[in-house]
Amino acid sequence: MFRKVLIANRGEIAVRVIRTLREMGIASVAVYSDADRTSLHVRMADEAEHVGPSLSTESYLRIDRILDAAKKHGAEAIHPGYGFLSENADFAAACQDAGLVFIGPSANSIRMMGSKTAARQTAIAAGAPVVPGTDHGVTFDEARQFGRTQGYPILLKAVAGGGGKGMRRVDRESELESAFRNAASEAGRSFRNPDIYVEKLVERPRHIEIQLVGDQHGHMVHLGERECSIQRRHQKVMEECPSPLIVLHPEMRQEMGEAAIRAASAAGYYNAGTVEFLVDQDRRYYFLEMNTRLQVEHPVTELVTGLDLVRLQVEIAAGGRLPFAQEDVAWRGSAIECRIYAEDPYNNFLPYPGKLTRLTRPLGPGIRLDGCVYDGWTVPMEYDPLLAKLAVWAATRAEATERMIRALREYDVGGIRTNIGFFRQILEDREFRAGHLHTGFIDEFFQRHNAPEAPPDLAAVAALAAALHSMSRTETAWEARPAAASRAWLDAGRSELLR
Ligand code: MV4
Repeated sequence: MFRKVLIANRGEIAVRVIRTLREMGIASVAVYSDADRTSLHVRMADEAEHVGPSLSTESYLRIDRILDAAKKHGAEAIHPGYGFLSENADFAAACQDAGLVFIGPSANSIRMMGSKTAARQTAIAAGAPVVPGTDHGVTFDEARQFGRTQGYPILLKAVAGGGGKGMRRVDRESELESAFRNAASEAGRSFRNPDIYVEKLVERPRHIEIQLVGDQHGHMVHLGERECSIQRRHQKVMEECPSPLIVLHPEMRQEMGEAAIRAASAAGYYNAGTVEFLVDQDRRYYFLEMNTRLQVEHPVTELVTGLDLVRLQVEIAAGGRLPFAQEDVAWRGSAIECRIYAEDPYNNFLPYPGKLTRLTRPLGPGIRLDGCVYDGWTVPMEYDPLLAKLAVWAATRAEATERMIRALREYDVGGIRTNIGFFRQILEDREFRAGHLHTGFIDEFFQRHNAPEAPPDLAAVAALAAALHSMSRTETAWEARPAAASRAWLDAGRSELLR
């Protein structure tokens, strides 16, 4: 087993990984940027190394600096967390070249799943169902031909995509030309690859994903599903295990689990990974893409299966065998996770970083809190403002819902705005309680509740949108953005921008 591991990440996930390393008797090395000098992951690690200024491209995304830090501190392996370099095949390869173990899949598997069309081809070859679509990038004429043969609505997607960037819904042929141009240009800007492919649009789908874990000796199991349909702007905010749909149709877990294993195995996959599916109104499921990393929402799987996914990742990376078989995996009770953000849900989810002046955490039966904040800490504006993930476990979904409401009432954060109150409203919602979830849930929720007391301040939203222009809030952390955008944020002044 490794004696020392470097964590190439920050925030709650760095803290999460450090905790398991400590339980395993493995020393931890943190890396940090200027903005993170006082952050919790730096305090908690056994050792820490400064890797650059606040801008991610100059610190957490600098492969050379991360590898230098690992060598300097004598780390044998690197845990990439999620976001940043976690799905960067070049980083995985560079670790190996430097004699370090990348705690994740092979560079090849990452590359294969990074192209959404290559992933589709892999899934098809493995016999996993996919939405009708093209298996390669298309020209405008080919897209038009697809629309004519398959019918509208269709969805244009970026080959190098993910996170909804470069994605356009097209309802009729007359809209195709401008949508195609816009999608290609957005994909080019976001991924330096303008290639677009086409799928039939699935209306009001659920997003259900399967957690996989496989070792380097050819053994792979699935750990069941997570229901992640409650999203806004392609960012998950609430996840649960089991899926309320799969509670009603338990045979779906095994079917989707086996399809996920086949698709991942076809890519020579090992370590932890997640296969995303869309599930339509008729309960047909379709392979969407594979995430080749540990995911933000992994705690709900851990609560229901009793496993430690980070421990499994480390053991597998060290060459160990999976310590259990598929028939040993059991799912018990129900878990829900809420992503607690420094943001204002009633003003278009505008980020609200700042200094925490007061902090009381929820405690007691069935509570798990994965956070990175402490009283007096200033939430940096440079990164994704995820403060903590609050997860609860209970015997049933109804009890987990009541427990989450209780935990959110105990949670008291002062000095910044958070989405804690917003979650309480969702948990009281009739449709949520009925388990009627789909990816348009939050939009419909706002319509049902007419929720924003005051209409969003459009001038403020526009100013912030300009400031955050090249900032992305995918799974992960914010991508780097030009220093000018940071200055625009500061110049605008938060008090004016965010009433
Ligand atoms: C879809 C879809 C409907 N039909 N594909 C969104 C992000 C990207 N990874 C794939 N996404 C979707 N692909 C077809 N053919 C709807 C979505 C989608 C979505 C998927 C998962 C979770 C939330 C979503 C929100 C809007 C759209």
